[in-house]
Amino acid sequence: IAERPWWKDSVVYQIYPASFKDSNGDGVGDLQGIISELDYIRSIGVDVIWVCPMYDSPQVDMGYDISDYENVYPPYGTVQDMERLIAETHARGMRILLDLVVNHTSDQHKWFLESRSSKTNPKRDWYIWRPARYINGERKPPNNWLGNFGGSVWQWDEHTQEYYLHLFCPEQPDLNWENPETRQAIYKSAMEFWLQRGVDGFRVDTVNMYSKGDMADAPITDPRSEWQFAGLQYCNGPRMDEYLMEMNEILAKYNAMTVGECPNTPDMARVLKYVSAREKQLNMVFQFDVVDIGQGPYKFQTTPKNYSLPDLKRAIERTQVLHRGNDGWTTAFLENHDQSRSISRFGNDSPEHRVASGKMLAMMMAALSGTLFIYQGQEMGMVNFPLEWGMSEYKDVDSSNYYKMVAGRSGNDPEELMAAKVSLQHLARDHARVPVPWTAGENAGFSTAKPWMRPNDDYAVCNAKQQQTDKNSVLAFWKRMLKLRQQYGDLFVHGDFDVVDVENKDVFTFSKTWQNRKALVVLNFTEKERELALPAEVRSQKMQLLVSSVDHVKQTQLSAYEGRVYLI
Ligand code: TEU
Repeated sequence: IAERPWWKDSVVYQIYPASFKDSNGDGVGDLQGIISELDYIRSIGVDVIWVCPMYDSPQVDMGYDISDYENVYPPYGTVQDMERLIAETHARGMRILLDLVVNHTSDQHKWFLESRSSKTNPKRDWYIWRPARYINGERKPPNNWLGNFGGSVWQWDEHTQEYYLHLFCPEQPDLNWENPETRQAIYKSAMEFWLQRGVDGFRVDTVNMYSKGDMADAPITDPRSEWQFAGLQYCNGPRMDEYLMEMNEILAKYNAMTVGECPNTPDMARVLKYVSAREKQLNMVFQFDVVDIGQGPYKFQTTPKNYSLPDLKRAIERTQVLHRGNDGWTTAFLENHDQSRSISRFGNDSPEHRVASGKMLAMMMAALSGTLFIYQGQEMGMVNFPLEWGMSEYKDVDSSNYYKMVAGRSGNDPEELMAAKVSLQHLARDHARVPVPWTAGENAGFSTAKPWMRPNDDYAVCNAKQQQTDKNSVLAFWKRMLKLRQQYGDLFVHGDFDVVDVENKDVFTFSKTWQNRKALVVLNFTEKERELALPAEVRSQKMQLLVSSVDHVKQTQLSAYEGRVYLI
Protein backbone atom coordinates (compact mmCIF):
# COMPACT_ATOMS: atom_id res chain seq x y z
CA ILE A 1 0.00 0.00 0.00
CA ALA A 2 1.09 3.56 -0.64
CA GLU A 3 3.31 4.84 2.15
CA ARG A 4 1.43 6.60 4.95
CA PRO A 5 3.25 9.79 6.00
CA TRP A 6 1.82 11.54 9.08
CA TRP A 7 -0.07 14.09 7.03
CA LYS A 8 -2.31 11.52 5.33
CA ASP A 9 -3.91 10.20 8.53
CA SER A 10 -4.00 13.55 10.34
CA VAL A 11 -7.03 15.64 11.19
CA VAL A 12 -6.21 19.35 10.96
CA TYR A 13 -7.93 22.05 13.06
CA GLN A 14 -7.92 25.51 11.45
CA ILE A 15 -7.56 28.51 13.78
CA TYR A 16 -8.40 32.11 12.82
CA PRO A 17 -6.36 34.08 15.40
CA ALA A 18 -8.59 37.19 15.52
CA SER A 19 -11.65 35.16 16.49
CA PHE A 20 -10.36 32.22 18.51
CA LYS A 21 -9.73 33.60 22.04
CA ASP A 22 -8.63 36.95 23.53
CA SER A 23 -6.22 36.63 26.46
CA ASN A 24 -5.29 40.30 27.06
CA GLY A 25 -8.67 42.02 27.09
CA ASP A 26 -8.41 44.07 23.89
CA GLY A 27 -11.40 42.36 22.23
CA VAL A 28 -9.20 40.66 19.62
CA GLY A 29 -8.05 37.04 19.72
CA ASP A 30 -4.31 36.40 20.20
CA LEU A 31 -1.58 33.75 20.32
CA GLN A 32 -1.73 33.36 24.12
CA GLY A 33 -5.45 32.71 23.70
CA ILE A 34 -4.64 29.83 21.35
CA ILE A 35 -2.00 28.45 23.72
CA SER A 36 -4.52 28.55 26.57
CA GLU A 37 -6.89 26.28 24.63
CA LEU A 38 -4.44 23.74 23.12
CA ASP A 39 -5.72 21.07 25.54
CA TYR A 40 -9.29 21.71 24.36
CA ILE A 41 -8.15 21.41 20.74
CA ARG A 42 -6.25 18.19 21.49
CA SER A 43 -9.31 16.77 23.27
CA ILE A 44 -11.38 17.00 20.09
CA GLY A 45 -9.07 14.34 18.64
CA VAL A 46 -7.15 16.41 16.09
CA ASP A 47 -3.42 16.02 15.35
CA VAL A 48 -2.43 19.27 13.63
CA ILE A 49 -3.33 22.94 13.92
CA TRP A 50 -3.26 25.38 10.99
CA VAL A 51 -2.96 28.99 12.17
CA CYS A 52 -4.23 31.64 9.74
CA PRO A 53 -1.95 34.67 9.12
CA MET A 54 -0.62 36.09 12.37
CA TYR A 55 2.12 38.12 10.63
CA ASP A 56 2.39 41.88 10.84
CA SER A 57 -0.28 43.42 8.61
CA PRO A 58 -2.45 46.52 8.17
CA GLN A 59 -5.39 44.02 8.31
CA VAL A 60 -7.12 45.21 5.11
CA ASP A 61 -7.84 41.56 4.33
CA MET A 62 -7.57 40.18 7.87
CA GLY A 63 -3.86 39.44 7.68
CA TYR A 64 -3.76 38.13 4.10
CA ASP A 65 -2.04 41.45 3.35
CA ILE A 66 1.33 40.90 4.99
CA SER A 67 3.69 43.82 5.64
CA ASP A 68 6.41 41.76 7.42
CA TYR A 69 6.67 37.94 7.10
CA GLU A 70 9.21 37.91 9.94
CA ASN A 71 7.12 39.66 12.54
CA VAL A 72 3.83 39.11 14.35
CA TYR A 73 0.84 41.51 14.23
CA PRO A 74 1.37 43.17 17.66
CA PRO A 75 -2.22 42.73 18.97
CA TYR A 76 -1.71 38.98 18.45
CA GLY A 77 1.65 38.88 20.24
CA THR A 78 5.34 38.51 19.34
CA VAL A 79 7.69 36.14 17.51
CA GLN A 80 8.55 34.76 20.96
CA ASP A 81 4.84 34.00 21.52
CA MET A 82 4.86 32.14 18.22
CA GLU A 83 7.90 30.15 19.32
CA ARG A 84 6.00 29.26 22.51
CA LEU A 85 2.91 28.24 20.52
CA ILE A 86 5.06 25.98 18.33
CA ALA A 87 6.72 24.40 21.39
CA GLU A 88 3.42 23.96 23.29
CA THR A 89 1.81 22.41 20.22
CA HIS A 90 4.67 19.93 19.78
CA ALA A 91 4.66 19.19 23.53
CA ARG A 92 1.11 17.87 23.10
CA GLY A 93 2.09 15.58 20.25
CA MET A 94 0.49 17.86 17.68
CA ARG A 95 2.01 19.58 14.64
CA ILE A 96 1.56 23.16 13.41
CA LEU A 97 1.03 24.60 9.93
CA LEU A 98 1.22 28.30 9.11
CA ASP A 99 -0.47 30.13 6.23
CA LEU A 100 1.95 30.87 3.35
CA VAL A 101 0.63 34.00 1.58
CA VAL A 102 3.10 34.74 -1.20
CA ASN A 103 1.02 35.57 -4.26
CA HIS A 104 1.02 39.14 -2.95
CA THR A 105 2.17 41.25 -0.02
CA SER A 106 0.60 44.25 1.66
CA ASP A 107 1.21 47.59 -0.07
CA GLN A 108 2.95 48.52 3.21
CA HIS A 109 5.59 45.79 2.83
CA LYS A 110 9.07 47.37 2.52
CA TRP A 111 9.58 45.51 -0.77
CA PHE A 112 6.57 47.27 -2.32
CA LEU A 113 7.42 50.67 -0.82
CA GLU A 114 10.75 50.39 -2.66
CA SER A 115 9.22 48.99 -5.84
CA ARG A 116 6.69 51.83 -6.13
CA SER A 117 9.27 54.55 -5.24
CA SER A 118 10.62 54.77 -8.79
CA LYS A 119 10.74 52.97 -12.11
CA THR A 120 14.48 52.46 -11.67
CA ASN A 121 14.38 51.11 -8.12
CA PRO A 122 16.15 47.69 -7.95
CA LYS A 123 12.91 46.18 -6.60
CA ARG A 124 10.67 47.69 -9.32
CA ASP A 125 10.44 44.29 -11.01
CA TRP A 126 9.52 42.49 -7.75
CA TYR A 127 5.90 43.44 -8.52
CA ILE A 128 3.88 43.54 -11.75
CA TRP A 129 3.88 47.01 -13.29
CA ARG A 130 2.43 47.82 -16.72
CA PRO A 131 1.87 51.06 -18.72
CA ALA A 132 -1.67 52.22 -19.39
CA ARG A 133 -3.46 51.62 -22.68
CA TYR A 134 -5.06 54.69 -24.25
CA ILE A 135 -8.30 54.19 -26.18
CA ASN A 136 -9.80 57.29 -27.81
CA GLY A 137 -7.48 59.32 -25.63
CA GLU A 138 -8.89 57.71 -22.49
CA ARG A 139 -6.51 55.95 -20.08
CA LYS A 140 -7.33 52.23 -19.67
CA PRO A 141 -5.75 49.42 -17.58
CA PRO A 142 -3.53 46.86 -19.35
CA ASN A 143 -6.42 44.37 -19.62
CA ASN A 144 -9.98 44.03 -18.38
CA TRP A 145 -9.52 41.30 -15.76
CA LEU A 146 -11.72 41.66 -12.69
CA GLY A 147 -10.49 40.74 -9.22
CA ASN A 148 -11.72 38.49 -6.42
CA PHE A 149 -13.10 41.45 -4.48
CA GLY A 150 -14.65 43.13 -7.52
CA GLY A 151 -13.32 45.83 -9.81
CA SER A 152 -10.25 45.88 -12.03
CA VAL A 153 -7.12 43.97 -10.97
CA TRP A 154 -5.08 47.04 -12.01
CA GLN A 155 -4.38 50.02 -9.71
CA TRP A 156 -3.08 53.28 -11.19
CA ASP A 157 -0.01 54.74 -9.46
CA GLU A 158 0.21 58.50 -9.98
CA HIS A 159 3.80 58.72 -8.75
CA THR A 160 5.33 56.51 -11.44
CA GLN A 161 2.46 56.76 -13.95
CA GLU A 162 1.94 53.02 -14.33
CA TYR A 163 -0.57 50.37 -13.17
CA TYR A 164 0.28 47.55 -10.77
CA LEU A 165 -1.50 44.17 -10.60
CA HIS A 166 -3.57 43.06 -7.57
CA LEU A 167 -5.81 40.01 -7.92
CA PHE A 168 -7.35 40.92 -4.57
CA CYS A 169 -7.48 44.32 -2.83
CA PRO A 170 -5.46 47.25 -4.21
CA GLU A 171 -3.63 46.99 -0.88
CA GLN A 172 -2.46 43.48 -1.92
CA PRO A 173 -0.05 44.02 -4.86
CA ASP A 174 0.90 40.78 -6.64
CA LEU A 175 4.53 39.70 -6.39
CA ASN A 176 6.32 39.05 -9.67
CA TRP A 177 7.21 35.35 -9.57
CA GLU A 178 8.84 35.70 -13.00
CA ASN A 179 11.76 37.33 -11.15
CA PRO A 180 14.06 34.65 -9.61
CA GLU A 181 15.44 37.21 -7.13
CA THR A 182 11.93 37.79 -5.81
CA ARG A 183 11.27 34.07 -5.49
CA GLN A 184 14.44 33.51 -3.49
CA ALA A 185 13.54 36.37 -1.15
CA ILE A 186 10.07 34.85 -0.66
CA TYR A 187 11.50 31.43 0.18
CA LYS A 188 13.89 32.94 2.70
CA SER A 189 11.59 35.44 4.40
CA ALA A 190 8.14 33.83 4.26
CA MET A 191 9.17 30.16 4.50
CA GLU A 192 12.61 29.50 5.98
CA PHE A 193 12.24 32.08 8.78
CA TRP A 194 9.41 29.92 10.21
CA LEU A 195 10.65 26.51 9.10
CA GLN A 196 13.81 27.21 11.12
CA ARG A 197 11.52 27.87 14.10
CA GLY A 198 9.99 24.45 13.82
CA VAL A 199 6.74 24.77 11.90
CA ASP A 200 5.78 21.48 10.25
CA GLY A 201 4.41 22.86 7.00
CA PHE A 202 2.14 25.37 5.29
CA ARG A 203 -1.32 25.89 3.95
CA VAL A 204 -0.39 27.67 0.72
CA ASP A 205 -2.71 30.59 -0.13
CA THR A 206 -3.93 30.92 -3.77
CA VAL A 207 -1.30 28.35 -4.73
CA ASN A 208 -2.24 28.31 -8.45
CA MET A 209 -2.09 32.06 -9.07
CA TYR A 210 1.67 32.73 -8.99
CA SER A 211 2.03 32.21 -12.75
CA LYS A 212 -0.64 34.34 -14.43
CA GLY A 213 -2.18 33.50 -17.76
CA ASP A 214 -1.57 35.61 -20.84
CA MET A 215 -1.71 39.27 -19.77
CA ALA A 216 -2.86 40.42 -23.18
CA ASP A 217 -6.33 41.89 -23.31
CA ALA A 218 -8.53 39.11 -22.00
CA PRO A 219 -12.24 39.70 -22.71
CA ILE A 220 -14.45 39.27 -19.66
CA THR A 221 -16.25 36.00 -20.29
CA ASP A 222 -19.58 37.43 -19.17
CA PRO A 223 -20.00 41.06 -20.28
CA ARG A 224 -23.35 41.13 -18.48
CA SER A 225 -21.73 41.04 -15.08
CA GLU A 226 -19.37 43.59 -13.65
CA TRP A 227 -18.37 40.87 -11.16
CA GLN A 228 -17.47 38.09 -13.57
CA PHE A 229 -13.97 37.81 -12.20
CA ALA A 230 -11.37 36.40 -14.50
CA GLY A 231 -10.23 33.64 -12.17
CA LEU A 232 -9.94 31.15 -15.00
CA GLN A 233 -7.52 33.49 -16.84
CA TYR A 234 -5.12 34.14 -14.01
CA CYS A 235 -5.07 30.72 -12.36
CA ASN A 236 -2.83 27.80 -13.38
CA GLY A 237 -0.51 29.82 -15.61
CA PRO A 238 2.27 28.24 -17.70
CA ARG A 239 5.09 28.35 -15.10
CA MET A 240 3.15 26.98 -12.11
CA ASP A 241 4.86 23.56 -12.14
CA GLU A 242 8.33 25.11 -12.34
CA TYR A 243 7.68 27.47 -9.42
CA LEU A 244 6.17 24.81 -7.17
CA MET A 245 8.98 22.32 -7.85
CA GLU A 246 11.52 25.03 -6.99
CA MET A 247 9.60 25.92 -3.82
CA ASN A 248 9.40 22.22 -2.95
CA GLU A 249 13.20 21.95 -2.90
CA ILE A 250 13.26 24.32 0.08
CA LEU A 251 10.38 22.56 1.83
CA ALA A 252 11.98 19.15 1.33
CA LYS A 253 15.04 20.30 3.30
CA TYR A 254 12.72 20.61 6.32
CA ASN A 255 10.50 17.64 5.42
CA ALA A 256 7.63 20.16 5.50
CA MET A 257 4.08 19.33 4.45
CA THR A 258 2.01 21.50 2.09
CA VAL A 259 -1.68 21.86 1.32
CA GLY A 260 -2.40 24.29 -1.50
CA GLU A 261 -5.55 26.37 -1.93
CA CYS A 262 -6.56 25.62 -5.50
CA PRO A 263 -9.67 27.52 -6.69
CA ASN A 264 -10.94 27.82 -10.26
CA THR A 265 -9.48 24.49 -11.44
CA PRO A 266 -12.16 22.29 -13.02
CA ASP A 267 -9.56 20.22 -14.92
CA MET A 268 -8.83 17.17 -12.75
CA ALA A 269 -5.64 16.34 -14.66
CA ARG A 270 -4.31 19.78 -13.70
CA VAL A 271 -5.23 19.24 -10.05
CA LEU A 272 -3.65 15.78 -10.04
CA LYS A 273 -0.35 17.16 -11.34
CA TYR A 274 -0.17 19.48 -8.31
CA VAL A 275 -0.58 16.61 -5.82
CA SER A 276 1.19 13.71 -7.55
CA ALA A 277 4.04 12.50 -5.31
CA ARG A 278 6.42 12.03 -8.22
CA GLU A 279 5.81 15.63 -9.40
CA LYS A 280 7.21 16.95 -6.07
CA GLN A 281 5.00 20.05 -6.02
CA LEU A 282 2.42 19.84 -3.18
CA ASN A 283 1.26 17.07 -0.87
CA MET A 284 -2.41 17.92 -1.35
CA VAL A 285 -4.80 20.74 -2.31
CA PHE A 286 -8.18 22.13 -1.37
CA GLN A 287 -10.46 21.77 -4.40
CA PHE A 288 -13.45 24.14 -4.45
CA ASP A 289 -16.00 21.86 -6.12
CA VAL A 290 -17.98 21.42 -2.88
CA VAL A 291 -17.77 24.88 -1.31
CA ASP A 292 -18.43 26.70 -4.60
CA ILE A 293 -21.58 24.66 -5.28
CA GLY A 294 -24.62 26.69 -6.32
CA GLN A 295 -22.58 29.87 -6.81
CA GLY A 296 -23.18 32.09 -9.79
CA PRO A 297 -20.63 33.79 -12.05
CA TYR A 298 -19.73 35.66 -8.86
CA LYS A 299 -20.35 33.86 -5.59
CA PHE A 300 -22.91 36.31 -4.20
CA GLN A 301 -24.91 36.32 -7.44
CA THR A 302 -26.79 33.26 -6.28
CA THR A 303 -29.76 32.31 -4.18
CA PRO A 304 -29.47 30.22 -1.01
CA LYS A 305 -29.64 26.44 -1.39
CA ASN A 306 -29.90 26.62 -5.19
CA TYR A 307 -28.22 23.26 -5.67
CA SER A 308 -29.57 19.70 -5.31
CA LEU A 309 -28.29 16.85 -3.17
CA PRO A 310 -27.22 15.00 -6.36
CA ASP A 311 -25.14 18.09 -7.26
CA LEU A 312 -23.48 17.87 -3.84
CA LYS A 313 -22.83 14.13 -4.25
CA ARG A 314 -21.17 14.72 -7.63
CA ALA A 315 -19.06 17.56 -6.23
CA ILE A 316 -17.87 15.43 -3.30
CA GLU A 317 -17.11 12.59 -5.70
CA ARG A 318 -14.79 14.90 -7.72
CA THR A 319 -12.78 15.50 -4.56
CA GLN A 320 -12.81 11.82 -3.54
CA VAL A 321 -11.57 10.24 -6.75
CA LEU A 322 -8.59 12.55 -7.27
CA HIS A 323 -6.08 10.19 -5.62
CA ARG A 324 -7.64 6.95 -6.75
CA GLY A 325 -5.28 4.68 -8.70
CA ASN A 326 -2.44 7.21 -8.72
CA ASP A 327 0.18 8.72 -6.40
CA GLY A 328 -1.82 11.80 -5.41
CA TRP A 329 -3.65 12.65 -2.20
CA THR A 330 -6.77 14.64 -1.39
CA THR A 331 -8.46 16.67 1.34
CA ALA A 332 -11.91 16.78 2.90
CA PHE A 333 -13.32 20.05 4.23
CA LEU A 334 -16.66 21.86 4.43
CA GLU A 335 -15.65 25.03 6.27
CA ASN A 336 -12.81 27.52 6.47
CA HIS A 337 -12.41 31.27 7.11
CA ASP A 338 -13.73 32.04 3.61
CA GLN A 339 -16.88 29.94 3.88
CA SER A 340 -20.13 30.43 5.73
CA ARG A 341 -21.05 27.79 8.32
CA SER A 342 -21.75 24.32 6.88
CA ILE A 343 -24.88 23.61 8.97
CA SER A 344 -26.43 26.80 7.56
CA ARG A 345 -25.17 26.01 4.05
CA PHE A 346 -25.70 22.26 3.73
CA GLY A 347 -27.75 21.30 6.83
CA ASN A 348 -30.46 23.11 8.76
CA ASP A 349 -29.54 25.84 11.24
CA SER A 350 -32.99 26.18 12.85
CA PRO A 351 -32.83 25.65 16.64
CA GLU A 352 -34.80 22.43 16.15
CA HIS A 353 -32.41 20.87 13.59
CA ARG A 354 -28.99 22.50 14.21
CA VAL A 355 -27.64 19.69 16.40
CA ALA A 356 -29.04 16.80 14.34
CA SER A 357 -27.86 18.13 11.00
CA GLY A 358 -24.51 19.12 12.55
CA LYS A 359 -23.97 15.52 13.65
CA MET A 360 -25.00 14.17 10.25
CA LEU A 361 -22.46 16.46 8.53
CA ALA A 362 -19.81 15.45 11.07
CA MET A 363 -20.40 11.81 10.16
CA MET A 364 -20.13 12.60 6.44
CA MET A 365 -16.82 14.42 6.84
CA ALA A 366 -15.30 11.85 9.22
CA ALA A 367 -16.05 9.12 6.68
CA LEU A 368 -14.46 10.86 3.66
CA SER A 369 -11.03 9.90 2.37
CA GLY A 370 -8.02 12.22 2.39
CA THR A 371 -6.68 14.56 5.04
CA LEU A 372 -9.62 15.97 7.03
CA PHE A 373 -9.75 19.66 7.91
CA ILE A 374 -12.09 21.10 10.58
CA TYR A 375 -12.55 24.85 11.06
CA GLN A 376 -12.77 26.44 14.53
CA GLY A 377 -16.37 26.28 15.79
CA GLN A 378 -17.42 23.61 13.27
CA GLU A 379 -16.87 21.04 16.05
CA MET A 380 -19.51 22.86 18.11
CA GLY A 381 -22.03 23.25 15.31
CA MET A 382 -21.70 27.03 14.99
CA VAL A 383 -24.11 28.55 12.45
CA ASN A 384 -24.43 31.80 10.45
CA PHE A 385 -25.60 34.91 12.24
CA PRO A 386 -29.17 35.95 11.34
CA LEU A 387 -30.47 38.07 8.47
CA GLU A 388 -31.71 40.65 11.00
CA TRP A 389 -28.17 41.77 11.83
CA GLY A 390 -27.26 45.06 10.13
CA MET A 391 -24.56 45.53 7.50
CA SER A 392 -22.33 47.11 10.19
CA GLU A 393 -21.73 43.62 11.58
CA TYR A 394 -20.12 42.53 8.28
CA LYS A 395 -16.41 43.41 8.64
CA ASP A 396 -15.04 41.60 5.60
CA VAL A 397 -13.85 43.60 2.58
CA ASP A 398 -15.37 40.89 0.34
CA SER A 399 -18.82 41.54 1.84
CA SER A 400 -18.68 45.33 2.01
CA ASN A 401 -17.32 45.63 -1.55
CA TYR A 402 -20.17 43.50 -2.86
CA TYR A 403 -22.85 45.40 -0.98
CA LYS A 404 -21.41 48.75 -2.13
CA MET A 405 -21.33 47.53 -5.73
CA VAL A 406 -25.00 46.49 -5.59
CA ALA A 407 -25.93 49.83 -3.99
CA GLY A 408 -24.09 51.74 -6.70
CA ARG A 409 -25.34 49.61 -9.57
CA SER A 410 -28.97 49.72 -8.42
CA GLY A 411 -29.11 53.26 -7.05
CA ASN A 412 -29.81 51.83 -3.58
CA ASP A 413 -32.81 49.90 -4.82
CA PRO A 414 -34.33 48.33 -1.65
CA GLU A 415 -35.15 45.01 -3.33
CA GLU A 416 -31.65 44.67 -4.82
CA LEU A 417 -30.09 45.55 -1.46
CA MET A 418 -32.25 42.99 0.33
CA ALA A 419 -31.30 40.33 -2.24
CA ALA A 420 -27.64 41.17 -1.65
CA LYS A 421 -28.19 40.94 2.12
CA VAL A 422 -29.87 37.51 1.70
CA SER A 423 -26.87 36.28 -0.30
CA LEU A 424 -24.46 37.66 2.29
CA GLN A 425 -26.41 36.06 5.13
CA HIS A 426 -26.04 32.78 3.24
CA LEU A 427 -22.48 32.93 1.93
CA ALA A 428 -20.44 35.76 3.50
CA ARG A 429 -17.02 34.93 4.92
CA ASP A 430 -18.00 36.93 8.04
CA HIS A 431 -19.97 33.97 9.41
CA ALA A 432 -16.67 32.13 9.89
CA ARG A 433 -15.09 35.08 11.70
CA VAL A 434 -17.59 35.44 14.56
CA PRO A 435 -15.78 34.96 17.91
CA VAL A 436 -15.65 31.34 19.11
CA PRO A 437 -18.10 31.01 22.04
CA TRP A 438 -16.38 29.49 25.13
CA THR A 439 -19.09 30.03 27.75
CA ALA A 440 -22.62 31.39 28.17
CA GLY A 441 -21.08 34.30 30.10
CA GLU A 442 -20.30 37.87 29.03
CA ASN A 443 -18.97 38.20 25.48
CA ALA A 444 -19.43 34.41 25.19
CA GLY A 445 -16.26 33.97 27.25
CA PHE A 446 -14.23 35.10 24.23
CA SER A 447 -12.93 38.28 25.83
CA THR A 448 -13.29 40.51 28.89
CA ALA A 449 -13.73 43.43 26.45
CA LYS A 450 -16.29 44.03 23.69
CA PRO A 451 -15.21 41.64 20.93
CA TRP A 452 -14.15 43.11 17.56
CA MET A 453 -17.02 41.14 15.99
CA ARG A 454 -20.38 40.46 17.65
CA PRO A 455 -20.73 36.95 19.12
CA ASN A 456 -23.64 35.01 17.61
CA ASP A 457 -27.01 35.26 19.38
CA ASP A 458 -27.04 31.54 20.22
CA TYR A 459 -23.87 31.45 22.34
CA ALA A 460 -25.90 30.70 25.45
CA VAL A 461 -26.65 27.23 24.03
CA CYS A 462 -23.80 26.88 21.55
CA ASN A 463 -20.53 27.23 23.48
CA ALA A 464 -17.56 25.00 24.26
CA LYS A 465 -18.21 24.74 28.01
CA GLN A 466 -21.80 23.55 27.62
CA GLN A 467 -20.88 21.11 24.87
CA GLN A 468 -18.01 19.56 26.80
CA THR A 469 -20.46 18.43 29.48
CA ASP A 470 -23.37 17.54 27.18
CA LYS A 471 -23.00 13.98 25.86
CA ASN A 472 -25.58 14.75 23.13
CA SER A 473 -23.70 17.78 21.81
CA VAL A 474 -22.28 18.23 18.33
CA LEU A 475 -18.84 18.35 19.98
CA ALA A 476 -19.36 14.98 21.67
CA PHE A 477 -20.38 13.47 18.36
CA TRP A 478 -17.38 14.91 16.50
CA LYS A 479 -15.10 13.37 19.15
CA ARG A 480 -16.83 10.02 18.69
CA MET A 481 -16.61 10.17 14.90
CA LEU A 482 -12.91 11.14 14.95
CA LYS A 483 -12.16 8.16 17.17
CA LEU A 484 -13.97 5.87 14.71
CA ARG A 485 -12.14 7.52 11.81
CA GLN A 486 -8.85 6.67 13.48
CA GLN A 487 -9.96 3.15 14.43
CA TYR A 488 -11.16 2.38 10.87
CA GLY A 489 -8.55 4.46 9.05
CA ASP A 490 -8.23 2.02 6.13
CA LEU A 491 -11.89 2.50 5.28
CA PHE A 492 -12.48 6.12 6.32
CA VAL A 493 -9.14 7.76 5.44
CA HIS A 494 -7.81 5.58 2.62
CA GLY A 495 -10.88 3.70 1.32
CA ASP A 496 -12.32 4.06 -2.19
CA PHE A 497 -15.42 6.30 -2.20
CA ASP A 498 -18.43 5.33 -4.33
CA VAL A 499 -21.81 7.04 -4.42
CA VAL A 500 -24.59 4.46 -4.18
CA ASP A 501 -27.69 6.42 -5.21
CA VAL A 502 -26.61 9.61 -6.93
CA GLU A 503 -30.12 10.62 -8.06
CA ASN A 504 -31.77 10.34 -4.62
CA LYS A 505 -32.50 13.97 -3.73
CA ASP A 506 -33.11 13.35 -0.01
CA VAL A 507 -30.67 10.68 1.15
CA PHE A 508 -26.93 10.49 0.42
CA THR A 509 -25.62 6.91 0.53
CA PHE A 510 -21.98 6.19 -0.21
CA SER A 511 -19.67 3.26 0.36
CA LYS A 512 -16.02 3.16 1.35
CA THR A 513 -14.04 0.06 0.32
CA TRP A 514 -10.66 -1.16 1.43
CA GLN A 515 -9.60 -4.57 0.10
CA ASN A 516 -12.39 -6.97 1.14
CA ARG A 517 -13.95 -4.63 3.73
CA LYS A 518 -16.70 -2.12 3.14
CA ALA A 519 -18.50 0.60 5.08
CA LEU A 520 -21.84 2.02 4.02
CA VAL A 521 -22.69 5.61 5.02
CA VAL A 522 -26.35 6.67 4.85
CA LEU A 523 -27.21 10.34 5.44
CA ASN A 524 -30.73 11.81 5.55
CA PHE A 525 -30.28 15.41 4.37
CA THR A 526 -33.92 16.31 5.08
CA GLU A 527 -36.05 17.15 8.10
CA LYS A 528 -38.49 14.37 7.28
CA GLU A 529 -38.32 10.64 8.05
CA ARG A 530 -37.06 8.80 4.98
CA GLU A 531 -37.15 5.14 4.02
CA LEU A 532 -33.90 3.30 4.63
CA ALA A 533 -33.48 2.02 1.09
CA LEU A 534 -30.29 -0.06 1.04
CA PRO A 535 -29.11 -1.56 -2.27
CA ALA A 536 -30.13 -5.21 -2.69
CA GLU A 537 -26.59 -6.58 -2.92
CA VAL A 538 -25.86 -4.92 0.40
CA ARG A 539 -29.05 -6.02 2.19
CA SER A 540 -28.23 -9.64 1.48
CA GLN A 541 -24.90 -9.43 3.29
CA LYS A 542 -24.19 -9.50 6.99
CA MET A 543 -24.23 -5.90 8.19
CA GLN A 544 -23.27 -4.43 11.53
CA LEU A 545 -24.47 -0.95 12.53
CA LEU A 546 -21.28 0.80 13.60
CA VAL A 547 -22.76 4.17 14.59
CA SER A 548 -25.92 6.27 14.21
CA SER A 549 -26.21 9.99 14.88
CA VAL A 550 -29.51 9.41 16.74
CA ASP A 551 -30.30 7.39 19.85
CA HIS A 552 -33.35 5.50 18.60
CA VAL A 553 -32.49 3.69 15.39
CA LYS A 554 -35.53 2.48 13.46
CA GLN A 555 -35.34 -0.66 11.33
CA THR A 556 -36.67 0.75 8.05
CA GLN A 557 -36.81 4.50 8.59
CA LEU A 558 -34.14 7.18 8.86
CA SER A 559 -35.05 9.95 11.33
CA ALA A 560 -34.73 13.61 10.32
CA TYR A 561 -31.06 14.35 9.53
CA GLU A 562 -30.04 10.91 10.81
CA GLY A 563 -26.72 9.48 9.66
CA ARG A 564 -25.66 5.86 9.95
CA VAL A 565 -22.53 3.86 9.22
CA TYR A 566 -22.77 0.12 8.62
CA LEU A 567 -19.81 -2.24 8.36
CA ILE A 568 -20.21 -5.02 5.79
O1 TEU B 1 -8.52 33.01 -0.82
C1 TEU B 1 -8.40 33.00 -2.24
C2 TEU B 1 -9.74 32.82 -2.85
O2 TEU B 1 -9.90 32.31 -3.94
C3 TEU B 1 -10.88 33.29 -2.02
O3 TEU B 1 -10.37 34.41 -1.31
C4 TEU B 1 -12.04 33.84 -2.83
O4 TEU B 1 -11.57 34.43 -4.00
C5 TEU B 1 -12.65 34.90 -1.93
O5 TEU B 1 -13.05 34.22 -0.75
C6 TEU B 1 -13.76 35.63 -2.62
O6 TEU B 1 -14.97 34.99 -2.44
C7 TEU B 1 -7.30 33.25 -0.12
C8 TEU B 1 -7.61 33.39 1.36
O7 TEU B 1 -8.20 32.18 1.83
C9 TEU B 1 -8.57 34.55 1.53
O8 TEU B 1 -8.98 34.68 2.89
C10 TEU B 1 -7.86 35.82 1.08
O9 TEU B 1 -8.80 36.89 1.11
C11 TEU B 1 -7.31 35.67 -0.35
O10 TEU B 1 -6.67 34.42 -0.61
C12 TEU B 1 -6.25 36.71 -0.60
O11 TEU B 1 -5.10 36.36 0.16
